Amino acid sequence: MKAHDGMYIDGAWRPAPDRAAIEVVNPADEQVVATVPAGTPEDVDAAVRAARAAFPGWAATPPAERAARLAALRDVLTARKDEIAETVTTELGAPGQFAQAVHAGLPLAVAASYADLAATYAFEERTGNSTVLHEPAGVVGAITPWNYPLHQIVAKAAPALAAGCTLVLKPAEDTPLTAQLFAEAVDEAGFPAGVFNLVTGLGPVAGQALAEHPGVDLVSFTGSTAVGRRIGATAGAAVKRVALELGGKSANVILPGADLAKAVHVGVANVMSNSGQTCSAWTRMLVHRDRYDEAVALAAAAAAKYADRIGPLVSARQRDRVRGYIERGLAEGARLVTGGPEAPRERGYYVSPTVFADVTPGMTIAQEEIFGPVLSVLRYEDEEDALRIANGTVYGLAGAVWAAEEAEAVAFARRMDTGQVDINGGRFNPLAPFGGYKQSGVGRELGAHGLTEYLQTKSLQF
Ligand code: TXE
Repeated sequence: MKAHDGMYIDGAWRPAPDRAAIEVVNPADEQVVATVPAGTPEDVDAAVRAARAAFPGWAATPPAERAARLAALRDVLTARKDEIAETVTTELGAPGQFAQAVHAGLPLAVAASYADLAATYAFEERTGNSTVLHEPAGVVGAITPWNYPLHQIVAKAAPALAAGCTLVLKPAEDTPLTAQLFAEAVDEAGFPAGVFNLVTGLGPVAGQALAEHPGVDLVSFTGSTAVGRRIGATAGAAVKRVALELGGKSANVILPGADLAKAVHVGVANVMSNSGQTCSAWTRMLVHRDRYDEAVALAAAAAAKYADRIGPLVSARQRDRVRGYIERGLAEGARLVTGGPEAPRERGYYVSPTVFADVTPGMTIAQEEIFGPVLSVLRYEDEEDALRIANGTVYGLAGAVWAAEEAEAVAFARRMDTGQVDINGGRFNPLAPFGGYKQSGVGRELGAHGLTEYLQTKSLQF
């Protein structure tokens, strides 16, 4: 697959011939498909300087013009939709249809929403005898993961650009080709040089250099809680703004009167989607004891249907990590009802769709983020017990509640310590804020809330 042997800095691809190579592997067949350069702290510095130099001009660009550029970006991404899907399939292993609908489709919706918001957002407002100005936060350092390669980039870059910020992106080392494609799209859309810059590289080298760079005003990170904690500490020490979107262990709460078959079916689909590599996945299914056995049987049957169509995990490392969790579940006494740790295919980083029953809230598989196609089904006694279990992890990113009456589900959702809850199924809304309670993170992405992350507030008194 075609890859740039350089960094996109100050509006041009700068060759980086002497850098170490990062191999991009197709996780479906374990073949190396391309290499990209591993950026150095010097590359990061050059990119941050470009972003700093471009900041005053972009910040002063009228919102309508910023909106026009974002609309152009949306159009370029739309025109290149098939290529985006193919690239994500190659470096993440996502099956074709899912790559088209979600990996390529979702970022288009998000880019479109920020083209609209840039044009309509009230960057100035009056309160009493004051005018309040919502100004861009400055130069953004964006560090993104591999699980939704383009969505994670667009969810940071689009609001940052709409706000008038300039940015440097350090994408995940597993999926740099999608990031290069995005940089090409930004270039084609006609953004001024230096407004968006890309440095590919390793997390502890390029990522860390970006997070620590004094020329960066705001760090926006999505990834593991361990790295997020570190980035938060670095930003705190520098009194620098930070947005963290971290892990999850979301609960799918099926209240007694709910449509059980539907709730289980949708719940299993949610966990298996993207091979379980979704931070908001509903990885804990909570079922009342009277309907528990029925739910487990339904979940096992539903999960087994994914065996032939599920994609691989992104890397051998992630596959081994997920298998380790499955083995841990067995060792701690959970009952395996489908799937397991054995490799389902000879090649590729595949893990079988796996369902555990008799999972108790304290087990490792009920507490830690697995990031693979593994569902734990837990039993509850009554609603209070369900709430205790649902809220009983360090995370609080997403969740679901199913009930006979919508009002009953909403009442339960209000008591959940989590940032987003789907009521009786729900539907994705690109304008709804997304982000975590507790250790799932700091800040919100998407919609107007996502835009405000990249703004700072000034008041003028008259
Ligand atoms: O994440 P990392 P990994 C969770 C999920 C997964 C686990 C490990 O549970 O199994 O994390 O995944 C960059 N300074 N999530 O190892 O390392 C790195 O290069 C600065 C949840 O892939 O956190 C990449 O660009 N940056 C999640 C990004 O951080 C550093 C999505 C994420 O990688 C760095 C992905 C450092 N010291 C994983 N070290 C979600 N919330 O959606 C690494 N990076």
